[in-house]
Amino acid sequence: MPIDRRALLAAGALAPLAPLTPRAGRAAAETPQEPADHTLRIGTGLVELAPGHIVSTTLYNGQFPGPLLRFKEGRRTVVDVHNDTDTPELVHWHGQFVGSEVDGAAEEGSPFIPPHGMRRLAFVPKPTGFRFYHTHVAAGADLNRGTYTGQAGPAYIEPADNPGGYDQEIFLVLKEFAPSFSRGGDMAMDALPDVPVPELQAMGRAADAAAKDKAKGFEVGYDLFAINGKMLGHGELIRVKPGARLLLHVLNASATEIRSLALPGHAFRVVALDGNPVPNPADVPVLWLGTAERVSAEVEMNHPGVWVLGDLADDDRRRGMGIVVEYSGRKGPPQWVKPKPFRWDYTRFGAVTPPPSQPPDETIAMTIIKRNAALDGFNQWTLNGEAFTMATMKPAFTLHRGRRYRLTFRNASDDIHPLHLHRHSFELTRIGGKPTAGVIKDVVMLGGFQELALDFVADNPGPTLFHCHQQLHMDFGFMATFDYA
Ligand SMILES: [Cu+2]
Repeated sequence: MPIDRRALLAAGALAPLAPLTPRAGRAAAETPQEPADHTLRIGTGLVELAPGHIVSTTLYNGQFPGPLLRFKEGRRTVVDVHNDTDTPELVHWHGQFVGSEVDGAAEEGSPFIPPHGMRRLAFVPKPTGFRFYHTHVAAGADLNRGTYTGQAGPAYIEPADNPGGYDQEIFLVLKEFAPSFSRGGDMAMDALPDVPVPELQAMGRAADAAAKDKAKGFEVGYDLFAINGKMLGHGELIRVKPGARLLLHVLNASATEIRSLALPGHAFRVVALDGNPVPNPADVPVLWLGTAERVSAEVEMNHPGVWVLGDLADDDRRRGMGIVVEYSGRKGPPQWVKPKPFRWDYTRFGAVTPPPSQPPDETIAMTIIKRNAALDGFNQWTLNGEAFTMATMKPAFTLHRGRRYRLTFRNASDDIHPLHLHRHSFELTRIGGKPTAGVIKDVVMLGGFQELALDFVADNPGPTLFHCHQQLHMDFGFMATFDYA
């Protein structure tokens, strides 16, 4: 059944929609009596980050993070989403291979959940692993919209067979609160290997020189920081026994920021990125996560004490970005030890000897340029010279089902961009000048003045959105659509 974007929008958001997945029961989805497997209510509520630090924001089910949704691989699920706010909303099933009509992106034709209305979603969760869900509305200059709110929650798709070689499985959602605009940002420039391409630096300088407004555009900063909605020292402790094996599922639910985590005296064995097992699980002292990235890491608890599992940025950690880890029998104030600088290199987790890269059927190149403060004081972002708008729905690219595509990116800006492709996963093939293979993701950080290549197979027909996951970047031009021929 072909789905037409305009027809979908015209049909109204209240109509229950069956997924396109052929094996899913369409009739069942249209039976209102069928109980939902999960219910999400979008509404304004309070989050007590710490005594004296209570914020009002939009939440799922009145809590932050939203409830952990556990799905079963291959088993169709029904989710009722109620919108108790005065504005249209969208729930995006980040990292899942769902149909465009339930994916939760207006640019793909997903209907909005109307104010004070509801929408029933039905889909077959896949692929297995750590996913998440979040709002996908544009925020623009409104810091009470989009991912600046508390609309984010973890999702886990259980494999049919889960060996579970760990003692405790812990989900950690990193998130800032109380956003405000400022001139100039404080992006973590030490997150990625520093291998700028001189030609891209020259392009960046030329773009700066051509800008009418010589000032840089607005950036967003935050007053309060939290893990699982609690500032450091105010949430539940992670209580462990010596010798225990923890499996941490870490989600960076920030609207705009790159986050880091370290646990003094312990190593993280990274086993999965964005929920997908990596070919080469490797030990690292620090985790770095771009906006919307996930890391699953095992930690062997072999260094008894009371520790801060926290962000490397001192200001952010002091204002809440951390959680206390306490060994049994140990007491006292939690200790923090600043780790040595450590840069995040995705190729570390790739196949040790990358196989010769399978040539793609087609390559699509994108060059990213920033126009300083070009849109009412906000930076405008262009892909191949074009900034995306809903009016033009461009840049747009056409995919042919079954073909393997390579996207090559050239970043002529100093910002790091967490690039995100909807409804498909991709394989990193080249990053920071290094070839790699086997790392499967749905978000990847592209370094300032750097290049990156990723491959994906066009195997999920329907309008598909690509964008930078930094909310300011996506709202001000950094988006493109792919559609199937
Ligand atoms: Cu970006």
